[in-house]
Amino acid sequence: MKIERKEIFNSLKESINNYEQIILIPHNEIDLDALGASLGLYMIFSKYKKNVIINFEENEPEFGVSRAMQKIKELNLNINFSKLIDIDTNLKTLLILVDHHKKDMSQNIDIYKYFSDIVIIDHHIENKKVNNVLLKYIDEEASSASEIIYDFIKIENCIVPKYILTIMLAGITIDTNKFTIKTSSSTYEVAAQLSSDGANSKEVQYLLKEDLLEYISMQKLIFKTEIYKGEFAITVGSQNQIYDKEQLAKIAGSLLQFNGVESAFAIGKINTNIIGISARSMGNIDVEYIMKKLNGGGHKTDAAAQMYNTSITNAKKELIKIIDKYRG
Ligand SMILES: [Mn+2]
Repeated sequence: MKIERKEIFNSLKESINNYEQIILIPHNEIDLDALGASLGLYMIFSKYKKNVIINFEENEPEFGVSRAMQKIKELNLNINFSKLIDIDTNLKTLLILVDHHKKDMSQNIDIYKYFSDIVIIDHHIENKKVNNVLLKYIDEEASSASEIIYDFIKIENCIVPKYILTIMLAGITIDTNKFTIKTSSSTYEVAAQLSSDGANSKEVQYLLKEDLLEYISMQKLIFKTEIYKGEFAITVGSQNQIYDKEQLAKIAGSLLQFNGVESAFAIGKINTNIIGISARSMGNIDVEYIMKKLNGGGHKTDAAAQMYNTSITNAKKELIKIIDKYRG
């Protein structure tokens, strides 16, 4: 475990003293990592005689989250999931952003009209520095928010229901693309401990089941991939299909598994007039540099860009121009 985590957790515990209510906020389009990490924190704080809430606004979350929510109900785990309209805004409240650090990615951005004391716990790359928060812990090396929160659970010696441990293990599995990316020795350690504490790997497999049609549409893009200059995998979506950014990211990520591929780019419409490009790299090619040339950004191994009012074919041409310059 990282030493800093103990200090962070202690200051977090100190800061909750001043509040009557703690609201855990997963990011919008909630996934199993945001859910698992929020639930882990919920279990920790529920001992402290505070009003603890997970802000949850979504009516149709993705399959794994829906299944997890259903099971939580069946198991009577008594978790307070609430929409903002049902939250008491007169209590002295601390907001904890989980698995994200930008307010506009929260479940309900109106929550910031009522409360202003904020803590952030995240593992995503911080592009724009977030200031004016009580406490911020962004560990960009951590595989997932669940990996961080599991350490907090251990420090606190908190007993967590097995099903919640299962959701946390599913969160780690998803964020690491099944332990292929962002996986460090501590990721494996946490996964091993979660499983010896009772996380159920069969249930993880259920939570991770994919939608067949979505899988087919992703495979279509993988099928169309071209390898440019021997190491740049590029794939282009169809003109009349809209993809989610997450889908493009997933496709780019999975292209890295193939021989010779050092970087991968998935291009597709994410809106009627916006083209998204998601870029991933093994580390030898700086995709942040390449995406920046298209007014995007990110990280050396993980970046993206958006292009407005252009065609997919043009977007690809632009990308190739930049790759040609990059390779010289
Ligand atoms: Mn995450």
